[in-house]
Amino acid sequence: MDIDALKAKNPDHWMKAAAIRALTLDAVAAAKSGHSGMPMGMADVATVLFEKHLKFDVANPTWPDRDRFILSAGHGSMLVYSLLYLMGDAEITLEEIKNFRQLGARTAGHPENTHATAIETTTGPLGQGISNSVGFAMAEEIQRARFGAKIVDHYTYVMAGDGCLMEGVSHEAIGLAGRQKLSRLIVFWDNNDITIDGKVSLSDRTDQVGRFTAAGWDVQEIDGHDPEAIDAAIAAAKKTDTPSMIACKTHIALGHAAQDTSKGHGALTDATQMAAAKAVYGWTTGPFEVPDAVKSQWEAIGTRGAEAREAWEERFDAQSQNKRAEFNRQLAGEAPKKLSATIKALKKQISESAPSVATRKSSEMVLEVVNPILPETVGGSADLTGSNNTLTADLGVFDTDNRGGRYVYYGIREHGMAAAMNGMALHGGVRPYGGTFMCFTDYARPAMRLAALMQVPTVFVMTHDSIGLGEDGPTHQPVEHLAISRATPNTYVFRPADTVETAEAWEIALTSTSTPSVLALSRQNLPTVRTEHKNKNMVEQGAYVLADADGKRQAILMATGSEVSIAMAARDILQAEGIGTRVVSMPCWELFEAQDEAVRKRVLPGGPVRVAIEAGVSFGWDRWLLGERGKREKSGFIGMDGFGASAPAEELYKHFGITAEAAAQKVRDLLSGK
Ligand SMILES: Cc1ncc(C[n+]2csc(CCOP(=O)(O)OP(=O)(O)O)c2C)c(N)n1
Ligand SMILES: [Mg+2]
Repeated sequence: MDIDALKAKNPDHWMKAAAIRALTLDAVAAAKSGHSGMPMGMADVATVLFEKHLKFDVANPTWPDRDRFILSAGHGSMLVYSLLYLMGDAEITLEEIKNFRQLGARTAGHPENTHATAIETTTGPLGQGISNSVGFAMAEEIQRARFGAKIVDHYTYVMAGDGCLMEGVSHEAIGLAGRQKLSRLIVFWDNNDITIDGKVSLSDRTDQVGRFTAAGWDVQEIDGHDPEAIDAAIAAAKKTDTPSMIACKTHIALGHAAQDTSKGHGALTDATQMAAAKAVYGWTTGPFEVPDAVKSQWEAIGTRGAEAREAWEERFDAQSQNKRAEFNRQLAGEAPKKLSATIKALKKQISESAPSVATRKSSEMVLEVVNPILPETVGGSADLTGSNNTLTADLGVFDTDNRGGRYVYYGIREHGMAAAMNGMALHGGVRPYGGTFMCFTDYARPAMRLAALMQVPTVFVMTHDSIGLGEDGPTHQPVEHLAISRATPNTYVFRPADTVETAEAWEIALTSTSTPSVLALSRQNLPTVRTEHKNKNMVEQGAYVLADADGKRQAILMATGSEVSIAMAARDILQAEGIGTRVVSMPCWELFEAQDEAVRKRVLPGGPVRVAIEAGVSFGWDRWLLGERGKREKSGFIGMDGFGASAPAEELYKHFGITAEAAAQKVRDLLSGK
């Protein structure tokens, strides 16, 4: 690599890019940890993108029509931090750069959307960013169809490394983006032939150009250190009617002794080698010092978008009052006022007619009344539309010739779907929900976890939530998935017992602004247990008394979802024997945990024996079986202690002992001290 030739060819560009490289070296050295090589390798691409193309106003990092920049190779976080500091971002200051990776700093090890306004998405788990970006690009298309190109007209730019492209989820994302011709999506591949263990060839020989081409992308191959080539490639990529991948041949840790080696991937902290690299760059200032001339050039780049933003604001202000209000409402994620009344009306009607339906069908009944009044919902399924009951009549299908369509056929891509939904939610203006079988939570899990960490209200519609799905057998029967979902911080796990609870759960999910929801829904029909209409959203309390004891309260039965009606039948048996029994429905543990202790004690008072019934593993139930303050109540669990089996659902419930009689017997045993 002839760095002198690069410098000589375009000294202005060189120094701007060198600022990224030098800041990266300094911050990583100060932290004694981090990843120096990626930002040093991609500094030229970043500089040209920000200087010549990215529509971005550093003073208004949330301006709705900005281009989105996503660093999928999140380990290269110093790239985005350097860029933001250099441009004069109000949050990523020099102090923050100096505190890279320290407690409380915005400059976390990997970029986190909740740490700085200008960070679009949290990356680090490789493959997520590129998969989020597909959702960003879809949301942009949908929003444009809704509000017009005068208001919505931006691009999504992604930087992905070899790791992102090796991760399976990228394949799901690339396939979906190609099929949907997401022409506003432009991915730069940091083609440096290096990962942590060594050369990419240790583990891969994929022809990435062929792969993207086969998926329907436009592909260009360039020298990732040649500013003119980078500029020309971006200009060309913007004009295609397909998504674009620009393969950028780069040198990891450019100019450092570790260049082109896997050592260059990590923290380059050796002082002598750092000094040598800076000398190669012609960088003569001290640590964290950027020459004024370079800094002011970068600041000018930061304000480059101001004019475009002002012009956009004028165009926006010229829209009708209604259109502006609706745009702002959808962007803010505020549910329309009508939602609450609509849910109440449905609840009332259901409590009166008391149908016996699967909660997946209940969910569809809710969506049928909700989708028409929430134009921001975008539904979808990973090839299980008819099973997940996610499609309603008025949505229309999102497609190349119908960008206003609100239903996405994601294909068999649970992980890609979940990541894309997160991207949509982060883009804003749309509220995504998508379905698959509860068992395939596993396939979507990395993105579900990130939804929680990123505080986005993505809704995961997970049907076929237990052995109650029957004949498909243990491969499809979730037993541990409720526990895994509940173990995830900042996640609402709803397991509604009937249509009324399903409606209440949806209302919470659709008004949430910072917590994702998992809706665990049954395949099999369930009776309506909420036959007495209440305006109040009972699921909001997390757990509540569905039926109280008649006479002295001796037992409390706790259950969720399909087992609530079993608990009610067990109560009938016990009451007939004179054993006063309360039934507590617990559709959302997280919301119950958030109640005051007094509320929890009112619902689950100490004293009576406690039996929990859930067609899953007992993991986690101790929290409710033990009682407040860990005082052990006499308690038992009726559920699964291993995998299910393939048989009709009713037989399975008997076989695994999840029956009203078994629950009643457990209570009798506990009361008699057995
Ligand atoms: C899902 C996931 N697996 C593993 C890692 C750990 N990891 C971080 S970077 C990296 C190598 C990435 O290689 P590449 O994308 O080529 O980055 P480069 O070395 O070129 O900077 C690995 C394995 C991770 N962050 N995410
Ligand atoms: Mg690499």
